[in-house]
Amino acid sequence: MTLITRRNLIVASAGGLLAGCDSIGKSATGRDILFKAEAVHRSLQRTIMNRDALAREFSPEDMSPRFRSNGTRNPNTDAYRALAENRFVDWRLRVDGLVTRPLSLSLADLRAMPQRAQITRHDCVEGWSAIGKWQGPKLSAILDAAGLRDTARYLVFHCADSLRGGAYYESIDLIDAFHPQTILAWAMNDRILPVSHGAPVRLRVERQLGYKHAKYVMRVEAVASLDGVGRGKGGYWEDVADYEWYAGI
Ligand SMILES: Nc1nc2c(c(=O)[nH]1)N[C@H]1C(S)=C(S)[C@@H](COP(=O)(O)O)O[C@H]1N2
Ligand SMILES: [Mo]
Repeated sequence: MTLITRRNLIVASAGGLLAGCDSIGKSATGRDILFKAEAVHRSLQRTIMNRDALAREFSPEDMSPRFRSNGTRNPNTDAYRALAENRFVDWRLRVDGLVTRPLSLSLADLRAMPQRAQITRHDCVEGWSAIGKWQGPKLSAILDAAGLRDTARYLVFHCADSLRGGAYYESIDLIDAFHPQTILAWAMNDRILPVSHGAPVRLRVERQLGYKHAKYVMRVEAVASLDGVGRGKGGYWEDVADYEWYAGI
């Protein structure tokens, strides 16, 4: 099956612009042009796209027999190891920042909330995709319980792992935060979420590329601006490798 996505189209058209330049992707200029085309595409997309539309959902037969894990496969810190050894009964999700009722939620609390399950396709920017089933409470229900203050504009997901450049984190705006398919998943393919895929809880933000789907979420922070977080670009990969903050698909 050939999938023609808006992303492929823009990359293809940027490539077409450069037909004859065989160093595209290798030279700094080729890469810069692709990144600029991508940035223009993203901001246009954020403006004109129906941000409330649902991502496609699939049936159980479509589920990929193998779903690879990517990036961190185990945070491997003493604190995380202790939590994992005890099957995360001592783990708490902090929900704080610009909220009226800061929360500290256990895995049991998250499982007791109304659940949403969805079979969706995960698209990694590195060029692979996989279809899997995810289950957990909607982020919107958690935010409603915490009570967002009027000044809140973004949700920041602080993770348990670090890569070379520092702590992994991601952020989304309120449109994606309240999107009905945005969930904090504790189950994958009808099983407890494995460590390699982000146990105990990972974000699913189905209208965006894979790097936005923060694994090992420890804290959800509501903020007015992304300036003070990390290096200010809204996510680990945005900070270290200029990935687009809005990665809509
Ligand atoms: N905390 C954390 N979240 C992360 C990453 C990571 O390294 N650390 N990698 C991201 C990337 S690039 C992708 S494609 C997906 C991979 O999810 P998977 O391991 O369940 O396939 O997780 C994303 N979320
Ligand atoms: Mo990715």
